[in-house]
Amino acid sequence: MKIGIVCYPTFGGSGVVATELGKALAKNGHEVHFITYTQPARLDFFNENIFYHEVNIASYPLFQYPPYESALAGKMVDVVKYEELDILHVHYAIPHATSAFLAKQILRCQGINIPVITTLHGTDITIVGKDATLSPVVTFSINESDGVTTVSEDLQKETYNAFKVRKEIEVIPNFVDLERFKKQKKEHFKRIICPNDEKLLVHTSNFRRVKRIDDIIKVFAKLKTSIPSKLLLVGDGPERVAMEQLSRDLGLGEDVRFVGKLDAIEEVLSVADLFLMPSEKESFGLAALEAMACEVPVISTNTGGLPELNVHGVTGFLSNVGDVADMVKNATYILQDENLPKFKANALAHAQEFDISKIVPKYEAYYERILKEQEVVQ
Ligand code: GMT
Repeated sequence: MKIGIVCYPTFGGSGVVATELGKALAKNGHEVHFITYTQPARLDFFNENIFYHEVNIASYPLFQYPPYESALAGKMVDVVKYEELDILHVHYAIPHATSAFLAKQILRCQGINIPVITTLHGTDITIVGKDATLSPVVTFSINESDGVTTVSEDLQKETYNAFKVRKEIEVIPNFVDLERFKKQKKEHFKRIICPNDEKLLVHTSNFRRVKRIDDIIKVFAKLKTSIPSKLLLVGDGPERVAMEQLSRDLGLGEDVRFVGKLDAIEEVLSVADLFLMPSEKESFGLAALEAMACEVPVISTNTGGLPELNVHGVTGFLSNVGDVADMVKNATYILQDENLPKFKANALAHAQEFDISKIVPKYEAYYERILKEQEVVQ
């Protein structure tokens, strides 16, 4: 198949899923064309089946806002037509599914039918989509897609509840490459971060408010009074400065490290004892899955799709959003030497359910199904 992939090419989960999916599809022999405004992170190598098309927008003084949606639609038309794509897979309703609709209509006028699949990742539905101005656009773009997938059952339910969606939505969860995300021998890292054999707690994210990093710092401040431990916060984003201040205010000093963005996150996860994800909303929780693949149990909230990933009392524990005391209690339990090995083994065993080799064929089968349905319609 010749597949076009459109995504936010950043470090965010949706971009990671889209890029890793494209790489896996290329490995399976498909020709994959990425259409984005900048080279996606994790796509910095040559592969004979992978092509990258950059969306450029000329900046005219007349425009207060550059017309990205139109430029993207134009690029989609060009790539679909000249690369003879079979299918377009867009990640995020806004603006990608909207631009795909426009591209599809333009191509239809030229006698070309391009099936469009939209994958909803969460923020596009749970936050952005509920904006009164954007909501009709999201609903329309979903309904006009030929196929729609969500990354969890919870997001599927939420999409049905929040929008007048006539489409049947397929659930295809996030996945992890277990060959990359596995526990590696990095004990020298551990000795640097935890010189006195402390327990290591880790969180990775884009430091948005929805991640509730203040809860992580509060959990850690309490936990460290009974369990010698260190906290490593990986990533960057709008909340970082405030969180650095909070950790100074709580007198946590050297016990908390903000390391910024890190590509080789699996190296840090290899020496972690516990992963924290106290999010307000989380449609799936890819970062937690990557931790579990490296044998790290998870303390998370019970919101969104997290209960589909983190099994309460097995791979970690779930708490209500903001229930710091419960998270401290659960973290203390997991970190006991007699409990930790079992939780680590369970985390890995459950992560194996989401191995890339199991999930990518679901996308391939879904593409085939949508293409067949289109043949019937034609
Ligand atoms: O979590 C983020 O802030 C990034 C966000 C995104 O839009 O890229 O991630 C979303 O998509 C990921 C991949 O499907 C999911 O694993 C994340 O749970 C989801 N984030 C939220 O729902 C907050």
